[in-house]
Parts: sequence; structure tokens; C-alpha cells
Amino acid sequence: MGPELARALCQLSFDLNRQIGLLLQRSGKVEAVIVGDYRGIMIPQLSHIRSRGRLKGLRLVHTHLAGEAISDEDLMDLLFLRLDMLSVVTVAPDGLPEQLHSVHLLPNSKDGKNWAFLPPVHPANQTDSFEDFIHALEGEFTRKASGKDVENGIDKAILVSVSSQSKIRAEESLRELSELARSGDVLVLAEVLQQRRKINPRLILGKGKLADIMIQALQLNANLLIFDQELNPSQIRSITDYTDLRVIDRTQLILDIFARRALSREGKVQVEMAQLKYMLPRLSSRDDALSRLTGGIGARGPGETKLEIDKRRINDRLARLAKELKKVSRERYQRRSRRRKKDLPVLSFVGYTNAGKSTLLNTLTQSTIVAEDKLFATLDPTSRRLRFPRDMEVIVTDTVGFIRNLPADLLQAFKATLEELEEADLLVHVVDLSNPCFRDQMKVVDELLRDLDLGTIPCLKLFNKADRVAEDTILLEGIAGEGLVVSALDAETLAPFLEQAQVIMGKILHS
Ligand SMILES: Nc1nc2c(ncn2[C@@H]2O[C@H](COP(=O)(O)OP(=O)(O)OP(=O)(O)O)[C@@H](O)[C@H]2O)c(=O)[nH]1
Ligand SMILES: [Mg+2]
Repeated sequence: MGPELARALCQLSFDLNRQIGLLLQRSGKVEAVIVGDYRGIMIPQLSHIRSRGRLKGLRLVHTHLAGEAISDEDLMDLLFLRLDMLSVVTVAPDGLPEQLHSVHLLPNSKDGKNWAFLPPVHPANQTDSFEDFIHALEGEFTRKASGKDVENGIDKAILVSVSSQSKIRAEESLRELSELARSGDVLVLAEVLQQRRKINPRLILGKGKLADIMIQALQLNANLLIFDQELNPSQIRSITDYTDLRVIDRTQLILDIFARRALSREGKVQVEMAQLKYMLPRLSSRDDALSRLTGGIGARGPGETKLEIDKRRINDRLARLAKELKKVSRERYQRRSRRRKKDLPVLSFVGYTNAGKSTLLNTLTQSTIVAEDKLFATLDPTSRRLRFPRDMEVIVTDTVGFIRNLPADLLQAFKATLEELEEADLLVHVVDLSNPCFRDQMKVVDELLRDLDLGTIPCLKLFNKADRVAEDTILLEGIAGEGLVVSALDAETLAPFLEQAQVIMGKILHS
């Protein structure tokens, strides 16, 4: 900013007795002129301006009449708008420019601060080129972030949990969210846990905390915020507008994982229906918000139907999918009745996701279905034959894992798949004993089983991953009385289970 411009700005500001600001592009072109009052100015909405690189590509220069240098409000503007730089010209009592104070963001925090002040100068004595300065700064931001850049297309996220739960619960919930993110191939760069008794209805977090998160996102080059709690559409919109980052919640993350994992036609149809149903109430007249909401992780929305869909078309598609699902379900029913005719009893594994259901099926039947350390590794049910020790053959089925707060639409969508469980003669509830919250997880599973009207089927509890737990834990928890303790990785530990399962099955079948 040249000295003449500074002088003119100060004179005008002095005459009007109001702050005046210029929002300048990097080319020097004026983006906006802002007239405030004596104490401050209001910067207009900038969400229509796409950022150039990390920073917004805009510099704000404005006057201060009362002689104070950069204020806290100015700092907030710098942070929230990701301005290249924010400068204040103080106006002297005679209306002439006094000092130019400037502040800019830092790629690395220093002493807990994410910004740095430049030494104040008189506007006439400015020597350094602003252009060179910003170029170098932008370069630093990029270098800092590029070390963390994985291949293109991978989302880099900050996880956010604002919780009124106990610390232990909140932490476990955040850990699970992190696991979910990993299952969705999202790179988690940072986690923010805030405990609050009252949650801000519009932005969830306080503005100060949100500013911290934005700075972290800027420094780490994150592009996504994942919230642990369900956000309503207007919250997603406000936080997106505020932070200029993509915002999704746990529900959408789960939907996205399902969308990517479902292999069978039936699974795919079910997931797409759940996604569309989730989206429907979140549509607004603002088309911009739609593209954000349908984005999901890696912008993998439901198929090609992305930007241009409207409610009517979604409803059409839903109707079509429902029809298709009916057809597939009928085929499944026929398959099932064929199996019934052979009259083989059915044993079904149920349990929290990652409990080890698929691993059990593999060990018991020497199969090689996918079992991995990811949440929702299994989406499509699998059945295998299993020969019990004393000449009895059964069908064992592996099912999709349960999770707390399973999105209602998703549960609804998977009801068809889970219907298979109604055919089960014995449910085997697999529990991951090595998870510190296994009691909570058991409760979730029991509740879901009840919701699915499966509460009346005999159920055997299998405490798995015993190899990862100290022996006294098992004793302390009194688990032996509730079910069997096994390790799915070690076939030998499963022998008592097979014995007991056969006895129970035998009784059920002969009753
Ligand atoms: N140490 C140990 N690890 C196990 C045991 N059983 C399973 N695992 C591991 O736990 C992880 C999850 O196992 P899966 O069999 O995929 O779990 P699942 O219940 O089918 O999970 P979803 O399909 O996601 O619902 C895998 O990495 C397994 O190797 C066990 O007894 N001991
Ligand atoms: Mg599985």
C-alpha cells in the first residue's frame, strides 16, 4: 500500500469519524471498500471467493481512530477469513497516517500462537514487497503441509467431538470415530475433544475453539472435519460457511464406509437407499449446500447422482431401488427355503463390529472370507457348512457388525439382510473382550437384537480375543459365568464352544 493511498484513507476516515477498510486482492485490485463506525468494521461474507492455495488471497487494510494497534477482533478476522495479512493504519489526531501495524498467519505455531506481528512502520517507510512476502509465506504453508500429503484424493481430516458425556466414554467414542475414519480410508491428522455441558446450537463449538481448529486445519492441510455427533443440516451449513472446510458427521462417515464396502447388488441397493434417505431432509433451496452434503468422503456420493439431483428425482430413484430390493429379497427367500428343505439348523454370529465374527467363521470352517482390523469389514452375509464334533451338520452365517447409534436409515436398509437372522436356531453373540468398553458394546448389540425382534432366539455369548486379555481380568469380570471365553485365532480354544453349541442345537431341534 503506497503512502498516498494511506494518507487518503486516513483523511477520509478522519473526516467521517468512522473506520474505513480496503479488502485488496494480490494484484492490488480492490475487492471491497468497507465503511465501519468509530469502533470497528464488519467484513462482508467472503464465502463466494475461492481460496488461492492455503490463504485467501486477500489482504485487509483498515484504519483505527482511537490509536490502538491490532485488536483481538482483528485477529479473529485474520484467522477466520484466512487473510493473507491484516493491517491497521492508526490515524493521528491531525488525520494523518501514524503507523502501519500488520499481522499474518504462521505455518508453524510459535509459543502457542499461530500468528506473528510485523514491526510497525510508517506507511511512507514501507520497503519490503508485499507480493514477495506473501509468495514466500504461501510457499512455507505448502511445504509444511506437503510432507503430510498422501496421494491425491485421500481425505485428510480433523476429528471433533463435543461431548457432555464422561471423559472415558467421550474418549472411547472418539477412538471409535478414528477407527471408522481409518476404515473409510480417511487420514486422521488431529483429534479435538471438548467437554461442554452446553452445546452451541449453531456451531456446536465455541468460536474460539473453532478458530483453533481452523488454524490446525490450515497448518496440517486438512480438508475435512468429522464430527462425532450427528449434525443437523443447518449446523453443517453454518460450520462449513464458518470454516470453509468440508464438514460431515459420524452418520455420514458410516454411510460412506458402507457405500464403499457393499459388494453384493443387494448391499449396494440398501446402502444407496440409506444415503438418499439421509440426504433428503438435508436438501435446501441452496444448491451449493447440496453439493457439499452429497460429497461425503472423497466425494463419493451415491453413484453419478451428485450435483444436479433434486427431491423429485431422489424419490423416483428411491422407488426404483425399493422395487429392485424386493426382487432381490424374493430371490433370497427362495434360496433360503431351498436350504430349509435340506433341514440344516442355522447358527448365526452376531456382535459389535470388529469383534471377530468373520475370523471365527474362518477358523471353524477353514474358510478365507475377509476378516480384518477394520470396522465393518463384513457387509454381505456369508454362510458356510460346519460339521460338529458328533456327527451333526449346521449352517453358520456371518453378518454385518453392529455399532452404537447405528444410523436409523441404515438399520432400516439392512433389515432385509438381517432378516436372515430370523432363520437362526441359535445366535452366537461374539464379544471383543479386549475392548475396554465391551460391556457398552454388548448392551448395544442386545438392544439392536431386541429392536430387530430377535430377542427370543436362544443366544450364546462368546467372549473373544482372550489372548489379548490378562487372565485375572476374565476372573475379575466374572465372565466365565456368562459365556465361553475363546480366541478365534486359536482353534483349540474353540472346542468347548463347539461342544456346547452342539448340545444346545440338539436340544432346540428336538424340542
Ligand atoms: N488377537 C486376536 N485378534 C483377533 C481375534 N479374533 C479376531 N481378531 C482380529 O480382530 C480383527 C477383526 O476381526 P473380524 O473377524 O474381521 O471381525 P468382525 O466381527 O467380522 O468385524 P466386522 O465384519 O467389521 O463386523 C481382525 O484383525 C482379526 O484378526 C482373537 O481371538 N485374538
Ligand atoms: Mg466380519
